[in-house]
Amino acid sequence: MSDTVHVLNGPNLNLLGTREPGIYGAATLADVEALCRAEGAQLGFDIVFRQTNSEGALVDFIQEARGARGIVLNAAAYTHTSVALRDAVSAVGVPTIEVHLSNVFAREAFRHQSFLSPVARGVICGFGPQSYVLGLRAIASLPPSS
Ligand code: CA2
Repeated sequence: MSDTVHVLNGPNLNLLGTREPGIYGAATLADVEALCRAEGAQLGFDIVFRQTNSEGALVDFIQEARGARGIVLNAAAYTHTSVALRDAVSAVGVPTIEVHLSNVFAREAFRHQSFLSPVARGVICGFGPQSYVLGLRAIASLPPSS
């Protein structure tokens, strides 16, 4: 079984730590990547960490994760809008943990809907960058190919 886990990030997450620290905290995306690499090393995972502002590129990233041990996916705003991402997660056959920095259920109603949750293996939100760490641990806890 592959030990590679893809950590995929959607639109505007490249701005982390530079705007809206009240909602998203002070950590930058580079800080989140470092956290994921440190946790990945503990868990024996090779981490592929990517970000894009483009929906189609995110579809490509998900498809490129075929055969991986898992995907930790923060699709950001596309979570709430994208049938294409849902279809990609469903098609790739890799256990996918949907993660969010913020507690989306404590925010606007439009953030309560996710096109991804029904096809994700699980969902973690509200723990800031630790949501990603918990996502990696969730993948480590899964039996092979579940
Ligand atoms: O809480 C999360 O992780 C979100 O996925 C973040 C998305 C939001 O649309 C989701 O509802 C919840 C937004 C990411 C944008 O990140 C920014 C970071 C700094 C400044 C502005 C936006």
